[in-house]
Amino acid sequence: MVSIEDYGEFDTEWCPGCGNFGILKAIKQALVDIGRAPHEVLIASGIGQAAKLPHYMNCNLFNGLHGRSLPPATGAKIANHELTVLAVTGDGDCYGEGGNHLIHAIRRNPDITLIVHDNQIYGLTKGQASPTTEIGMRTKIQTHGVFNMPLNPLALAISLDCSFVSRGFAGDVPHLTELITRAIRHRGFSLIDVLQPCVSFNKLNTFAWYSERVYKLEEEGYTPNDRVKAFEKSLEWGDRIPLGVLYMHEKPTFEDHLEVLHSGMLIAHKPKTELVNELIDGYI
Ligand SMILES: Cc1ncc(C[n+]2csc(CCOP(=O)(O)OP(=O)(O)O)c2C)c(N)n1
Ligand code: SF4
Ligand SMILES: [Mg+2]
Repeated sequence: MVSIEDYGEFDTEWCPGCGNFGILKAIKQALVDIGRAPHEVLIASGIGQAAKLPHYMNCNLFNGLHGRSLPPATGAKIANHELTVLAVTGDGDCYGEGGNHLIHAIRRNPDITLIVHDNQIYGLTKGQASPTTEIGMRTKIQTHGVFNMPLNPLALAISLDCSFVSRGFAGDVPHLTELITRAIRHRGFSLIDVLQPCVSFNKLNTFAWYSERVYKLEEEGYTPNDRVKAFEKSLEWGDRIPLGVLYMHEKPTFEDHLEVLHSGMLIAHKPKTELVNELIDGYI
């Protein structure tokens, strides 16, 4: 029986009151709820405050380059498709530096869960605008206010027919836990964009600001099976911000297409050295 204690408690480098704590708690609880032990879990991350998360729990981890959590997550899933694989990133890491990887990971549809701590700011580097920062917000760099159109990650994912598209809130841990549980259980690529207040550098999108606006789709009888309706929902922002699953459907995963995996986990296959040698000999 797995317990939350198995995932450990660690000192963090995060500011007191940061939304990241709620996400860490929700991830641990979701893994416990689905009965996954630390050795059965891998978290891949890049660079940023969000990307430090796998250092703060017991599990396998790969902490790579900025924007590059999805390639190792996909590779690990192919090597051992029995692992529960999560990619944990920030809005800058995933939607900025890693934007191209996001697009192509969605197209491939590996069975991994992507959790984006969307604080609408570059937290680690002390408060520059990220791809999701609101127009008009002033920062130390954008002194006259941000003028670039923010990226809408949910609309982007739906336009690519992503198999699970959702939004959570770091201020509602039970709801976020349930969302993470559903995303991990879903077979295919799942995106959870998490509204995550950065108490030090984003003075606009605070816990209070989000709390006044968020509502739960499931409480409004919304069903997440219509792509066009989901796209409409993804555009809702401002006075009302929807939380929950916007779009969900099953389709073959990247692993399903790889015949080599049908005979078991890749890591259990014996390497055929004679074939490799033959290939090398061809270049000599
Ligand atoms: C290629 C590259 N560019 C820029 C940086 C500097 N850098 C490190 S973290 C970061 C921003 C992280 O923001 P985000 O992903 O939103 O994470 P947060 O800290 O807000 O959780 C930047 C620009 C880097 N490390 N590597
Ligand atoms: S800078 Fe912001 S995102 Fe980073 S730990 Fe502090 S409050 Fe959290
Ligand atoms: Mg950020």
